[in-house]
Amino acid sequence: MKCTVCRGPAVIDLRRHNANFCGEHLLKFCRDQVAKAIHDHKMIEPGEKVLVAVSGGKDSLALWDILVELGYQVEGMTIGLGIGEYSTHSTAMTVAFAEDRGLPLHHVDLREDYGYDVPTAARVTRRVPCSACGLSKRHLFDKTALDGGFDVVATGHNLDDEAAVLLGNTLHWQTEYLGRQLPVLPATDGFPRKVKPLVRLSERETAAYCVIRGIDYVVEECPMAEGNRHLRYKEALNLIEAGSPGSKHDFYFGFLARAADRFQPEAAEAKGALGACERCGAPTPDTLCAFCRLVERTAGHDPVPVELIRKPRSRGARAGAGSGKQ
Ligand code: Q46
Ligand code: ZN
Ligand code: ZN
Repeated sequence: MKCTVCRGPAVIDLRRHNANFCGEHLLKFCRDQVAKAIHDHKMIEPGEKVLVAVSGGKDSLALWDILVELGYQVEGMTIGLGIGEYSTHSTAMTVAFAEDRGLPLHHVDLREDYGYDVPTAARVTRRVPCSACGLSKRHLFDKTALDGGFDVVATGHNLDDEAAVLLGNTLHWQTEYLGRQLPVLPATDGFPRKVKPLVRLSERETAAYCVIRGIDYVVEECPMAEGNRHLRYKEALNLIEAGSPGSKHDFYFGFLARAADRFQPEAAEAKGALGACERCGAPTPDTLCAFCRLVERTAGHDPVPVELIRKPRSRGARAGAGSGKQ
């Protein structure tokens, strides 16, 4: 197998692009795809400050690395979720990545800084762990971005994630979510802009990028993700992609080009009018925002071991959870 560009030995075949690449040209391919996504969707302007949400997995570390390589002004942020060894390992990987490269990293720990963790919140609220986890991540990334004067928050959602979430949202016709499933969410009402620069790359490509760049990442899935339907949608799409390369790309980018606009009114309507949380100032339709209510309810409870939290049932978790990022 030869590299399509230089005819040297290839390390990966990308059937949907009808191409094989050597290590060097795979790295170039990944950077070019990210640059194209940023350009096509007007994600980041030159000179803007970018906060990257980092989990310690392959996607967020590859994203951070690529944005630095492309010359953006980037800082990382990671959140200690308290999900047993998975969280310990994830944080250690992220800290090591930042220290090895001398990159700035913001680190918030739910237990140390707010008095709760994801398993405990799941037990106290009697909801699936991904619910409290996603809420915490969204709130804290937004807060850090706004407090730190960042223009944009970048997350590591890749093509597999977006296609799987789109499949879930379409199967169940969650039109409000369809209206928000965009690679760029503009800054509004006290929320920073959110962008997904990896939407043109598959998870196989980001994993290969990390291996070739020598980036150590957390390989294991979050133990709370087991059994959630997002993973099953990925498996179903992988079967389709194997028989028909390019299907995920066509599904997702076809949606963006031909259908996403149609769901904007429902997304806007669902958002409603927002005021400011009287405790933290975050935008909310209520007196207290959902994050402050979560902290009020869960802070100070003794930590609940991960093993005691039941796995999300198939209908329990919202599509989109369990992808390793929010
Ligand atoms: S980390 Fe958190 Fe994911 Fe684990 S608890 Fe669910 S949401 S699965 S992206
Ligand atoms: Zn090559
Ligand atoms: Zn609040």
